[in-house]
Amino acid sequence: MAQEVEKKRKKGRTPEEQSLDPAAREMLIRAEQLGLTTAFSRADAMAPCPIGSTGSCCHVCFMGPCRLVKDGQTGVCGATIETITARNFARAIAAGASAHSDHGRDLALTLLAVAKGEAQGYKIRDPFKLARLAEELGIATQGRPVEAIALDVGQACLDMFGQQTGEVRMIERAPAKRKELWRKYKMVPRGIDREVVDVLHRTHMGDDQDPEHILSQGMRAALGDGWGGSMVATDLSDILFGTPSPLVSKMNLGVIKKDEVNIIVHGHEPTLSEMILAATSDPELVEYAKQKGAKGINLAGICCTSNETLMRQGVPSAGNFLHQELAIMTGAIEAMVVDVQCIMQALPDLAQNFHTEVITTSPKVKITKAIHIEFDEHHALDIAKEIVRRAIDNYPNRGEFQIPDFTSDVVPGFSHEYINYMLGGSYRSSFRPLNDAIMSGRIRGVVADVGCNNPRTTQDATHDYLVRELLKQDVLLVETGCGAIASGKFGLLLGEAAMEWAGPGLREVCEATGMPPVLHMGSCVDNTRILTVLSQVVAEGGLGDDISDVPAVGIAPEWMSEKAISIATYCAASGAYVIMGVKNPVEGSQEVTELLSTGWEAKVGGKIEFVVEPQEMVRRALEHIDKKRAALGLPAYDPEKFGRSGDWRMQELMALGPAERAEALYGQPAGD
Ligand code: XCC
Ligand code: SF4
Repeated sequence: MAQEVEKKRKKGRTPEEQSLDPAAREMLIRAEQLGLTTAFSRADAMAPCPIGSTGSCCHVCFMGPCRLVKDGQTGVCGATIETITARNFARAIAAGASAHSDHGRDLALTLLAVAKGEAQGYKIRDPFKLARLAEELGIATQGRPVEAIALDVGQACLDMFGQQTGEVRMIERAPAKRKELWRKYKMVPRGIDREVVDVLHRTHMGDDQDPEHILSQGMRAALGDGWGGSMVATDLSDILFGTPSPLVSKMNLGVIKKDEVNIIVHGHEPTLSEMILAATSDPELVEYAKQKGAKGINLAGICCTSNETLMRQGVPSAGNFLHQELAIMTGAIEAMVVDVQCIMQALPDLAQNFHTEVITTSPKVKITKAIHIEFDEHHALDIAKEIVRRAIDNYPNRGEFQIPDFTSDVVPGFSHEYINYMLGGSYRSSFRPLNDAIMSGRIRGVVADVGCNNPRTTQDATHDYLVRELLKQDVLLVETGCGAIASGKFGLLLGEAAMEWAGPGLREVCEATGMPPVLHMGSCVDNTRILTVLSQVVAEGGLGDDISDVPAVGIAPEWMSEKAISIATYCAASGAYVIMGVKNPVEGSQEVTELLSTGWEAKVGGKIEFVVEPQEMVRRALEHIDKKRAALGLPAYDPEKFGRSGDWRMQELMALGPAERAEALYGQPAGD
């Protein structure tokens, strides 16, 4: 057996090279033993297309596709490598922005249905946030019933998508200087959908053929995502399902239970998964599960659906992007329920080897061989119950299974509202303490470690390396998406991580506030929370008057999706320095590579650079942070200066169990 496995592996990587995560490694060995493929092995078996991966293949018309491989070569129409790489990049932005924004649109439609009393099982969980958003949107709140406000807010949000002229309202959250810059360059999104259509139009054969001009519209479409579609998604999710605050939960494949009906929710939207969660605690269904021989019903998540349910309800996470196949590989999943985005087509075929049912639910997503039970928010609870019942019925069909015994405790739930409250206290919610800590040098700067897993790299390895190295340098980490799950799996989303990894200054701040040094801020649409924090930090004063002044960096070290390109672009267009790992998708053109970095930096103060080596990512991030500190006239970072105060509070907290510690820190019991 071992020999056979060795032979099959031949050119492939070992499980240790494929993933840093011991749970993943165990499942990768099982995959080999069962003779099943995964994204890891398929990536090993298929090299990326050398032309497409550098952005040098144009297939926007059928005189081509044209593959530009030699210097000075053009397409049949005469398109240059600069135009082709820029067009490909802009189209990726458009697709990514569409995915995020459409998610926001669906939440606006759900809010409208809730306001009209037509959405079974839903209610408005955060009326305060609804009122704040209403005021921002110029909607009257005084003396009006919540439903009436929700109706107007839902409609105003929906209107931002179809708006044709003017400005998308939410850009008002950005610092004044930033808005002026966007206006100067005609980069303010006129409407969320309009800017996406504009990108698709101008990158059609025979339109915009100036790379700088194409990419400028790319930024505009991406801003419509970051300060539009995604921001709507975050705000409305909080209004409908609750604004997150810290809670205790668990991560990794070990959250799958051997003697319960296991249901995994995977994808991105909280709308159905929240109802499935409700259905799993339905006494009738729990009783039904017991009749079928199970001890109960266990819900866990994968990818950003997981982040949504984890942040708000503490539903444990079975893992990030590359765990979707590995979860099925355990043989212990009765149903994997998927909604939209990041769902591998390999799932239904893989599931045929076990008893697992893969259930698609979105009207937009069907997968051949998967079961389709279409979701409709008007009958959400009934549909959720039907799905849970199906999973229970499937429990007796479970065969041999193997669940890796790995979990780690996590404390997620850091919405921008909570961070504000945590730092300033209930009487004086404020970012002042954070600004002060950065200004004094206790915190050297902030890095957002975000984005996907990619089987072209070792799963989680770069996320993990960056986080540990940056913590040592007194850098505060904020995280979303699959990056946050990577940190969670390795115990970094805990106060303990400050003791073990944080530099002396950052550790002092964590001790004083009780916060972990790595803050899980949510799903990928919740990167907008980071934009909001940055804007509020600027408004607080002392760290410049624009986002581009703040000593902060965004890194997506293991990215793979078009959404990641849209996020990187709106962050850069908002003034941030963004580093992307894995591969430069515009490598075919040196000019376009420079346009995205030095070109954009000169124009909007933010830039995207593609860096593959983790050490180099850390070096550049720190260099940027120190450069921004110097520009603000702040003292140079000095690791010797802080951390001489006693660690008694931390030691006291460490002596408690995770649940008691959460209660002591956040004033709420675990899992509440
Ligand atoms: Fe998808 Fe959001 Fe990437 Fe993870 S991080 S692989 S996009 S789930 Ni957004
Ligand atoms: Fe080729 Fe030009 Fe058509 Fe692109 S647009 S496929 S470069 S002919």
